[in-house]
Amino acid sequence: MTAPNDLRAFLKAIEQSGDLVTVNGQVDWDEELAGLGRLSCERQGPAFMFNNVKDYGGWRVTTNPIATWRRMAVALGLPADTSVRRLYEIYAEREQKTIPPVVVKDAPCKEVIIEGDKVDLFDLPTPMVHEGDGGRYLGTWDIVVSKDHDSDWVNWGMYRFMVHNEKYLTGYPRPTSHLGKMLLDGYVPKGKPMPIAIVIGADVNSHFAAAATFRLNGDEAELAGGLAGRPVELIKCHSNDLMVPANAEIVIEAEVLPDGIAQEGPYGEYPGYRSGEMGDALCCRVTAITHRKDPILTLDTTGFMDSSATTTSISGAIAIKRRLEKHGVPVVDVYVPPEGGVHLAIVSVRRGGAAVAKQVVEVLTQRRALISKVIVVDDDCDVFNIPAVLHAFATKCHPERGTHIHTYTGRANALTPAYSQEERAKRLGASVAFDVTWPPEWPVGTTPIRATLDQMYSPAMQEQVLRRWQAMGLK
Ligand SMILES: Cc1cc2nc3c(=O)[nH]c(=O)nc-3n(C[C@H](O)[C@H](O)[C@H](O)COP(=O)(O)O)c2cc1C
Ligand SMILES: [Mn+2]
Repeated sequence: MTAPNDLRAFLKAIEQSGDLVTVNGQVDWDEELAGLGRLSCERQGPAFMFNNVKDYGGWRVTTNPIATWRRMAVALGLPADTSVRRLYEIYAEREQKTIPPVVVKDAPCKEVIIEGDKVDLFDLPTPMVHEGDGGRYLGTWDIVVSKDHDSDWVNWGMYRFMVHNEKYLTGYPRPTSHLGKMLLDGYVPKGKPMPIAIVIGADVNSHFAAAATFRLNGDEAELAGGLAGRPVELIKCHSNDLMVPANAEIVIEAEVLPDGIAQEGPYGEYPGYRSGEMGDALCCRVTAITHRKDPILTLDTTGFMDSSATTTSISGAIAIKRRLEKHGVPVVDVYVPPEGGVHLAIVSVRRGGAAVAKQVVEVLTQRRALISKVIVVDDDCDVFNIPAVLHAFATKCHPERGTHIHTYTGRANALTPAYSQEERAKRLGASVAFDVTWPPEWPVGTTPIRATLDQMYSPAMQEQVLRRWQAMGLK
């Protein structure tokens, strides 16, 4: 199997694996469509293809392309039932084998070109995602392309935008995001507008790369190529010099104003809550919209078990593992469970104890502190096996000696629901490591033995039990 080479090929592939439902009956862009996508995330249901969106004949909308492990497996060209552990391994391998993009001259994303006075964002079937959102959100599953002011570094990130009026969008790339950094360090001090391209409906691996936790100065187009196992084709924008995936359904070309601010939010966020208020955000003017005929708009119905639950789970966990290795932590596996809203990481280590747990939480909060809880387990606990992790946590973590809290100022995650509005404003926060390992200093022979077949019985008895088990036809 190979990775599908555009969104339409991917939709066919997930239809075949039973992970897409096509809806031909009319659906309202105002909450109803996203509500269905939301419920599907919560029930680990299918992606939807809405062929008939109220007020928007000729447009189609699809929700949460890779918000489940099954759909992520198909995106990577693997069988839908590939295990999460295997998906992690494959991501880690392919991330190391990046493939540079190629440039093409002609592409379907230019079939329709709208520019100047003709631009009207309300021509797009932008959904009202949640009740209580500040407006209609575009590009909740996008690729935002931008170029550094002073170097050749081109960044892809996934950042949401709210429709402000016919020609303006407001956006929320966090100040710590790469786009935020490019804007604040490069363009704002010089008073220059920053060109961007908001790409919608490209091949899923390109979106996966944009959403991925990836190194500063890294080229996500190369990462996307590595994930798909083939180069991404890029084409130049119509109204600026940025390069975008040629297979995109829709490209919104814009410039971020260096001195303009507009209101944005609130929005139902990835941790699974709406908890902020409308606030100042960057503002951009749309210079052109290009799209395919019969275009498909994609979106993430953000909240519990959304698309970040898979994309950030996998890329974030691999990034955490690499950082811990770099700092000499005897790490074996890292899992960021989708149910944890990217706030929880489970780390297994070859040798545990208080010093290791403390080091883990310090390393993970040095720069950006997205994770606020880390469970550190011994390596006989499978980090992907949540019942096993819960059992270990409940029994092995000393309520007092096993809790290592690390506080910081200026880099806390402003979207952590547990923080007060004041803590958010000051970026004041804390992370905790729960030490769920046996203290290495306990005398040999005093460490409790787990009462499971694999630990409390001799290898010979285990084998005998397993033989009898199989002979009874049990699985
Ligand atoms: C569906 C989805 C929506 C996202 N929306 C935003 C957003 O609005 N602002 C933001 O800063 N990060 C957002 N993220 C997270 C970033 O895409 C992620 O941190 C990515 O690594 C950013 O790229 P960067 O490291 O180049 O900044 C979103 C992620 C996903 C999966
Ligand atoms: Mn980046």
